[in-house]
Amino acid sequence: MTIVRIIGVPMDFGANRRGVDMGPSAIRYAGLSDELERAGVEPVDAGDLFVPRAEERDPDASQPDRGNAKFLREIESVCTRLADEVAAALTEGAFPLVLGGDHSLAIGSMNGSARDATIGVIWFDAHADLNTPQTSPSGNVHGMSLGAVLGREGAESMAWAHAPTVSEESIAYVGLRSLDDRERELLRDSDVTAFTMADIDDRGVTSVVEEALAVATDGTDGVHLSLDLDWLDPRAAPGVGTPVRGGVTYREAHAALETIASRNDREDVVRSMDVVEVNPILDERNETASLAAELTASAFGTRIL
Ligand code: B3U
Ligand code: MN
Ligand code: MN
Repeated sequence: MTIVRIIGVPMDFGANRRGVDMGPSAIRYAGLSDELERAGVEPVDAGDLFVPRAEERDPDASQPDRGNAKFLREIESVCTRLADEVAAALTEGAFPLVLGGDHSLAIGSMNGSARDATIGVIWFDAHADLNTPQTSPSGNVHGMSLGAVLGREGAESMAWAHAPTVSEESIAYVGLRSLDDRERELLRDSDVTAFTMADIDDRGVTSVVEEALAVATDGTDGVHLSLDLDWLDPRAAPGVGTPVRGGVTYREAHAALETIASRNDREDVVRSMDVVEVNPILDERNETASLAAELTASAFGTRIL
């Protein structure tokens, strides 16, 4: 049976709304382990990584020439430790499941997953997270995870984040609907595949996810899934820091992750996963955290019959 090692990362250095640091607790409290057991895998909770409190840190204390990026030193420390944890889980034959926390932690999980392998990435998100410290309008590193991992121009102050075995050709976005102007240019000039909400409207979510799987598995050793809860419509997932109208519905989200599970049943392709940006302070009765737990189980194969 697949052992799923749960790694909590109570970090919100990469976002400007406090609260996502409570995501790992909220997702566990919502019954993640039970959901995973029902999906036929064995959860083992490795606890939370140590993350210092943001109030005790200065967002601008990093290198002076870093560009617009807050809490860089703190994020580097957390992501470096997370990468080691994710790589260790894989070496020991477990599936690393990383609970956030803000999306900057994906720098750590992708680096860990890609340490001894060439990986593809499927990024379920309203946003592209392709900024760099040079292009970011906000300075929030959760909007730069992929820009930094790809080592794009402008991300020199984040050289530690570059994962050379993650290439643009093997990355697929699913559900994009909010890009900054400069980020749109970056995306157009890149080899990343982007399926927007309009593609989901036109072709249906299952066929879009099958195409995303084709992109992420072509020539790679496995796939990292990164699930930002703001991918969903705010009516289904109100407890996120940066809600954007027009996201996938509850049913589309489950269908998407079940499509991943059924491909994975036939051929083991998914090797690691993040579930990020749940903000319990903004949530309604923990429903976004519950949804995060359910969707994670769907990725492992929950079935009705
Ligand atoms: N693209 C914007 C907004 C944003 C990105 N990711 C989230 N928000 N969650 C930025 O700040 O980079
Ligand atoms: Mn994101
Ligand atoms: Mn997002």
